[in-house]
Amino acid sequence: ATTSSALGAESQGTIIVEGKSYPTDQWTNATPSILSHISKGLYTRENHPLYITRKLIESQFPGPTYGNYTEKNPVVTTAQNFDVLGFPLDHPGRSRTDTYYVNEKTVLRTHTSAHQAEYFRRMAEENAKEDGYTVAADVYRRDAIDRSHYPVFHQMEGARLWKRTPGMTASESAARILEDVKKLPTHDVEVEDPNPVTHPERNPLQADYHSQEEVDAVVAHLKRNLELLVVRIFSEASKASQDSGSPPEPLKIRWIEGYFPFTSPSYELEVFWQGDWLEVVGCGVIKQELLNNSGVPDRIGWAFGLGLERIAMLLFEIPDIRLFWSQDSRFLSQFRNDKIVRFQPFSKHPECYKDVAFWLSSAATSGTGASAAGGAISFHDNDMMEIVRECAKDIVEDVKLVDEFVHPKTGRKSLCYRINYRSLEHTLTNKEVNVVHEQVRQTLVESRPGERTM
Ligand code: FA5
Ligand code: MG
Repeated sequence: ATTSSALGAESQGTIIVEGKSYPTDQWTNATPSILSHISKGLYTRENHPLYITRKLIESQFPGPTYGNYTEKNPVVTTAQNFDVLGFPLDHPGRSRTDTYYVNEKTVLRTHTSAHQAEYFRRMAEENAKEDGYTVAADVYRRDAIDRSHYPVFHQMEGARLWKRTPGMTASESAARILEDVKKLPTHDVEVEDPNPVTHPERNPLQADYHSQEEVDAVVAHLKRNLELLVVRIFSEASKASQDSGSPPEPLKIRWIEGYFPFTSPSYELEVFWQGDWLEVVGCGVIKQELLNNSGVPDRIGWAFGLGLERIAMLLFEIPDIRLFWSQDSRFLSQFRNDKIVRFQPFSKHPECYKDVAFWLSSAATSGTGASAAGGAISFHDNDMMEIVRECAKDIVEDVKLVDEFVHPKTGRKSLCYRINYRSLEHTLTNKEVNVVHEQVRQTLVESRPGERTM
């Protein structure tokens, strides 16, 4: 039996999303509470911090060069989300432990890159005028529970292409891109590692299609744009913190090598924030096969993808990612589209820790070792997260594995998770927490952890 009755997503063998019905199968793992987030469209609500953040980023990528778009429906095919982008079949991102499947061939997009090929195809049309775009959308990932992770978050993707006309040499193409780099503003923020080494095993030069000179020009344009974006965001953020009386933190940024199946070379931009390096954007030179397969074989260009919540948390100093979903007017009334203001936290309600321990069936493996997509029997951390999400909704702040024990005789394994309950909006009563915690325990028992993939 593979129906997730405990998680309740697959009543009658169909799921309805945005008015469309999809047959379910043994891949289905999208839960009712996840599906309930679709169509909330936080990034389209004026005066919502995600909307303000989106508009600020869009203003860095203006027309007529860039078009600014949104994609409402998160249901995409596995081809769009993975295959077209060159994800290998054994890529962990494809696993049911990491991705919400509607059914075997259909997922809730895990990133805005699922739309890249369509946008490139649009740019190939005869009357297309734009050479680039941004697209904002909600994305879905099975993931840890803590103050910076939520299974629904928002991404913004951007891309810029240059046409190589017939007969144009690689150096002419590079020179023309460098012309565009020269037109960009400069900034005076120190970049700690402006040119990290990229490794040919992971990030080879696409030598069949690109010269080093051209790649250097595209990368220079990409990096400058993203540095300018972060500089802009931080100048807005430090204005807001000065207005609220606290001294601004000096901005420190650095580039590191990244890896994505659809770009080479690839990079990530990190910002030093509250004592640590925080990854804010992944990017790179678009793989030429992807452009060739999307109707634009005559172009070269870059793409990036960033997390809107991550940027908004920096911009407004929002301490918990759940707040973005809050309907509480004490939260919503603080934001206005015409000004970036520091978020004033309302009083924090007390937390309540509870542990839950359970045995896995003897065959099970657990922890970080993700099972093959749809395959081996296992219990994954994310299965636990999902159960807690379904039962506790937004009154859970974080969940951690605190103990693992293997019985010396039977070899059976037990796990102990600590659940930190806390509401952002009211003080939880003991009674309320006990009811939810009991529900978590019941659901765990019913799901027979480790006996089958959830
Ligand atoms: C991607 O999703 C790629 N599609 C990005 C990309 C686009 C690369 C185009 C190259 C070209 P990644 O999984 O690293 O990559 O996520 C991109 C950004 O989304 C991260 O830098 C981070 O800002 C944000 N992000 C990722 N996971 C989370 C999360 N669980 N919660 C909040 N933000 C997240
Ligand atoms: Mg990343």
